[in-house]
Amino acid sequence: MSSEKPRVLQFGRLMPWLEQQLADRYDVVLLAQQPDPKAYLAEHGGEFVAAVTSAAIGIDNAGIDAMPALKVISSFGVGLDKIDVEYAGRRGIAVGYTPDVLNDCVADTAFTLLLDVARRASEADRFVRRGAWPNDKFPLATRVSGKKLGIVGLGRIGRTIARRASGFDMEVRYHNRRPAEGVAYGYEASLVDLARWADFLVIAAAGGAESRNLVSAEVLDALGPKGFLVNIARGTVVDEPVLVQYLREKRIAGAGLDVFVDEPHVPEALFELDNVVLLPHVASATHETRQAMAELVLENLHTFFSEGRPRVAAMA
Ligand code: 8YV
Repeated sequence: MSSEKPRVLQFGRLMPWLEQQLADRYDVVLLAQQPDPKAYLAEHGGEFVAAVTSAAIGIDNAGIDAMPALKVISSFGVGLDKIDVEYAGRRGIAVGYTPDVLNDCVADTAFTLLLDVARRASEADRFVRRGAWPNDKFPLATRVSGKKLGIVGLGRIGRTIARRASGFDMEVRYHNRRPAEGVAYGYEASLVDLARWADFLVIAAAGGAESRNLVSAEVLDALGPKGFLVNIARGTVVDEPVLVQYLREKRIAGAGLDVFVDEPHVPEALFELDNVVLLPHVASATHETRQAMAELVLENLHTFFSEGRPRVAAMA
């Protein structure tokens, strides 16, 4: 590395600790702080060799085009649905990201949602807080232990969810485009068949064009009025208006959702429903995991500048 600090363009705000570390090591410009970010990018994009972003914000191809000297993108998060890795690759830009370090917390959140919606925990909490207990009996919930868990997308996070399931004596099957190697769980080539079999359907598939609206009316019909849906992946994987309708009409039993199509906007029709648990996209949001993600963002940049490639690079 030359004595001059590499110039880094930061897209969107990051954790204060990470922003501080970046500012200590690099010559960082925060795009969001520019009076006209679009105009800034058009005028100054060519000055930056590196970009830092997050899975939530990403960088679109126009942004990549506006940065002709760009060599590396370091993204905070595992999701790559807002970065076109193939396009970046063709331009000779490496993409670092933060898989694996968040598997445990995301899987824990899948179970938080699954247990909450099945056992009606949030609903029961509301019942107690509004003073209903002395006058009313809280309705029965649905047992989780020993039930059937269908996982859509048996990648790193899906496998971690599957391991959690063994603690609840659940039988696990999964749907992927292809059977996963080295796993003993049952494979369902058809998502509809998996939904028909499952008591709980958990979505752990990557977002993006290929998985858009994968969970359709047909899949929800197969899950049926006793089945629960959990989504810790991306809102786009589910046909959201159809899901809202099915929850309203109790055509599925309930849902636990951490992700939505148009975050931070959640369909308001869901607010009045007791059969859905809503989280503000927090599956990886623990001190420990976010710190590990931040460290990997830094390490990916550092190894790019010292060794020519991010330590954990996305493949197109
Ligand atoms: C974060 C995520 O909320 O890693 C991902 O893809 O969706 C979450 O861990 C996100 O990275 C924050 O931008």
